[in-house]
Amino acid sequence: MKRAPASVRKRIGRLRAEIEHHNHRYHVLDDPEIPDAEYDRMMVELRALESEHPHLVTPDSPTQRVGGAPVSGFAEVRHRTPMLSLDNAFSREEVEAFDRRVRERLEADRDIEYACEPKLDGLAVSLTYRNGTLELGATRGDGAVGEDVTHNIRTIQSVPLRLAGRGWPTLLEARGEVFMSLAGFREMNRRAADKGEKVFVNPRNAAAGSLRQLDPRLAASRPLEIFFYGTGLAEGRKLPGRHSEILATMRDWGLRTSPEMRVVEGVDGMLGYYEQMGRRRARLPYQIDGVVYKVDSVARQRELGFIARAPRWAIAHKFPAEEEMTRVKAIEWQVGRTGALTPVARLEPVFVGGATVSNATLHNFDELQRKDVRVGDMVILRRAGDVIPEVVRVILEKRPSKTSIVRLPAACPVCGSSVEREEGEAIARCTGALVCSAQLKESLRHFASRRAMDIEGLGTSLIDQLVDAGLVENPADLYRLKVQQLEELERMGAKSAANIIESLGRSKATTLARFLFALGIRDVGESTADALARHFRTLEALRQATVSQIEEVPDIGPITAGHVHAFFAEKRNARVIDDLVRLGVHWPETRGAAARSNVLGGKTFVLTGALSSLSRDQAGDRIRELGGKVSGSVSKKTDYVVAGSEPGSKLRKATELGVKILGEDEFLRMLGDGG
Ligand code: D41
Repeated sequence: MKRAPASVRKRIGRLRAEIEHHNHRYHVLDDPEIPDAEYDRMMVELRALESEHPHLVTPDSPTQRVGGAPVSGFAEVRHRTPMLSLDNAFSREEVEAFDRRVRERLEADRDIEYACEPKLDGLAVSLTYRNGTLELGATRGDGAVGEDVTHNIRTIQSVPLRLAGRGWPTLLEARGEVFMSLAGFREMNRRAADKGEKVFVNPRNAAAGSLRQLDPRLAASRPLEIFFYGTGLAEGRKLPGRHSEILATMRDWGLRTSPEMRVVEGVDGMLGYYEQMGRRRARLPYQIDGVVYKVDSVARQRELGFIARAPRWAIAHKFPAEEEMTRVKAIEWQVGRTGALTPVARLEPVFVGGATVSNATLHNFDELQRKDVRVGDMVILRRAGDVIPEVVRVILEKRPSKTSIVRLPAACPVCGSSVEREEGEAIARCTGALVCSAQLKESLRHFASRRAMDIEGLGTSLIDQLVDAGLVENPADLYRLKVQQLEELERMGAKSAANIIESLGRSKATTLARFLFALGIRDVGESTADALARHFRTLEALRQATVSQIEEVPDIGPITAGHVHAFFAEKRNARVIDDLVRLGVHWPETRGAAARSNVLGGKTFVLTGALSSLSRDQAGDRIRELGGKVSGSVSKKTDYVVAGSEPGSKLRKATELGVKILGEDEFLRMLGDGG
């Protein structure tokens, strides 16, 4: 046996102390300090060191204990059959290795059937039903002994106090995961914050904290839910021979199981399920941190058995962590299209949510102050789905002795104009609207963007070059560019230059609504631009309108009306608009009768899935042309949901709310496009 050098002993000691500290924060205080991924890495390192130096393993090492340490206040209960733990896989290779081991042990020559379900990020529990009546609810604890939380379990609406149907075992341990929906979590934290009480850092800790709340009346006010994922002891009745069938049977007894469960074949099936759930993840109403695969045949599960405390027939395939920690190297100010100053944290690059991230927004100065983020701080960074990465909070425990506080600059970091912050506004702005190149670049990016003038190929770096070279000072200048000028720019071939000129030419044919949106008038988004176009019909009519006439447009308030009026009153804006029109930007005159353009009279549409005859953008344009509105989410105010092929969760929501659903043909008929 190798004798461990002192440095190894020291490292092991340090890791154990750190891990114990975090165990306490997590399991006892329900208030973790660091992201799970960081904790996992420490455990992996400790396990590796201990397996290299087995003589250093001690019974009190955190590796020798599974699950949470029972906390005082609750009675201990021994599970009738132990609650196993789940092995983790973090890559497709590990899933392939899992499947290989399963097939080798079973000497299977065909693909294995696996039941797949999302891995809920909650708290595992075991509920004992005797003769169909709930007798005991216990946390998993260390798998052998948990805590008696029956009083709190009984307050969960989706837990039946009596089993439904018939044929249930006389004694049943039903295993499941207690969790809190994201909506429930936000609502609970909002109320807690209003009352100045402690807020939880994530839904999982909120669920754990609620379940281990000593006062069941308090637990009852927390929105907990449950999905059952299997059984422990089942006496007096033979359960079906497949995991998927056991779940179906449990459902018949009134025990809620995941509606996302699917049975698949082999590795390809499992990986396909993983991909699909990965895409759906952001749209689920609760947090999941991976998927679980289980050999579906119970006979085969028995044959496979388990090692240590984990079954050989199941594995959790984890998603990349959405939260990681990293250090703030600098905080810089970005100047937006309207001059708004946004603090951006420059970070030590970190892999999070499936991508390497080195910048994160801090939204505005108020937010920066509220979170008290300083240069040098360790922070928790979150990147969920396609949402832009954000700094969640500072890890105060890791704040170095020297940090620097960032103040709101008095002058714009780009153009040096003064920075102003209106009374009661969170946003500070650079006042150099026309001299600030940052504002100009952002305005041009907006002008060229897909939903505005849709100038293909005119991206960020080209805009930077055009502005820095002094070739473009306003949007109209874009249409004055010559192929030769573009060719002289860096990384620009003759072919690309010609393409850009061509797409500039193509973009000149637009709609009045898109044109108004492209101008970047403050507070004028797509739907306001649309309302303005519909109301005034011609650019001239809008330009001559008074503030009170603009206020007559549906959904436009006095502030926006003021912004719109001021925009057109400004001489320099007027000149650019005249130039744009002179250079050939045009749109169809609003079609004939008013009745025609208002057939959808104010009705709200939500689009989901793909339509075969037009793109979503086109469908949206048509709806707005005909006087309808388009919204991104389904609510009671939605009039129609248009469902194409492979519709998403919006369709389910529509059914729930009883919103009228239109197929593609019906929708086209409504637009008067035949069908
Ligand atoms: O959704 C879950 N968190 C989940 C957890 C699940 N869907 N299935 C699970 N299956 C098991 C086995 C295979 C051991 C019966 C689990 C867990 N275990 C589990 N949860 C916490 C520790 C183990």
